[in-house]
Amino acid sequence: MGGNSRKVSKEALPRGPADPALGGISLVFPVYNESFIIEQTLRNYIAEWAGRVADFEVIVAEDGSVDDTKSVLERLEKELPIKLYMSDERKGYQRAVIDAVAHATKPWVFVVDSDYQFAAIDFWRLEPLRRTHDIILGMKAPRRDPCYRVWLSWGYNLLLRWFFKLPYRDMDTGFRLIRKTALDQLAGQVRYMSFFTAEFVVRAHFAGFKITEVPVPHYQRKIGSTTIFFLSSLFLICFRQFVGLLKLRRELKTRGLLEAARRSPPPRPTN
Ligand SMILES: Nc1nc2c(ncn2[C@@H]2O[C@H](COP(=O)(O)OP(=O)(O)O)[C@@H](O)[C@H]2O)c(=O)[nH]1
Ligand SMILES: [Mg+2]
Repeated sequence: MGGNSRKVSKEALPRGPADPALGGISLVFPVYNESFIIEQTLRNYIAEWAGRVADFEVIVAEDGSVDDTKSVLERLEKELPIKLYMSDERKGYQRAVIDAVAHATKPWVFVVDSDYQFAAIDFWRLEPLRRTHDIILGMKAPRRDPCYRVWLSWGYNLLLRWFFKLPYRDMDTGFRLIRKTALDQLAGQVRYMSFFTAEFVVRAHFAGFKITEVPVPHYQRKIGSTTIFFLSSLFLICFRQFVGLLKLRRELKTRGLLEAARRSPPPRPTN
């Protein structure tokens, strides 16, 4: 697991239990216009975790949906153990994740896209690495999205690796298990890139948090389409991400972090 492998391990996967000594976990779902899949997502994750994760909470952060999502969630709230936060105005992915993780109360936070492009069972590929790492990224292997998304994501990750001299391959994944102290320290600083995770990973790397990637299966969206990457907005999205990248690099340079990392790897923070 982890290490250099880029293929999903074929070994039979022990399904927990999660090590209680490592602390409880907040499961966080950002949700926008997912009325056709959100029920399946929530039921599958909660069924997988119940009895296997001793201490967990489920945070559902919805905003701005214009389909049936809000009424589906209101119905599910009466039946499932979820903490539901809804607001009328769409926040956009970055703000939605920052606000959602601020509600988390457990020492670990698992932030997952709510469209079920990642299966609940694959959480167990990440969980044991809590012993040795602060941030465990589920690397999509391979990514099951339209070709243009696969190429863009490949280029984006390549630029991130070049710009910041990083070893990671899938910094914008929607499946990541993060130590809460890292989020408390850094989530509020994420501002330049729209999709939260990549910028968070860069900042966490330079703050000295231990990060690893684990290959996980990725599945096509079964219903609906991307809520973000419409072909009509692609040029603007790419432009914004590129400008964000330059701004982040300028900030880290000004703070002397890039130069310091070149001389010696960032120290691990004590917490
Ligand atoms: N709360 C909230 N969630 C969002 C917003 N935009 C996207 N999401 C959710 O973020 C996740 C990723 O979005 P998705 O369209 O699947 O992105 P893709 O997989 O990269 O194409 C999904 O679970 C969406 O429901 C937003 O503005 N607010
Ligand atoms: Mg998706």
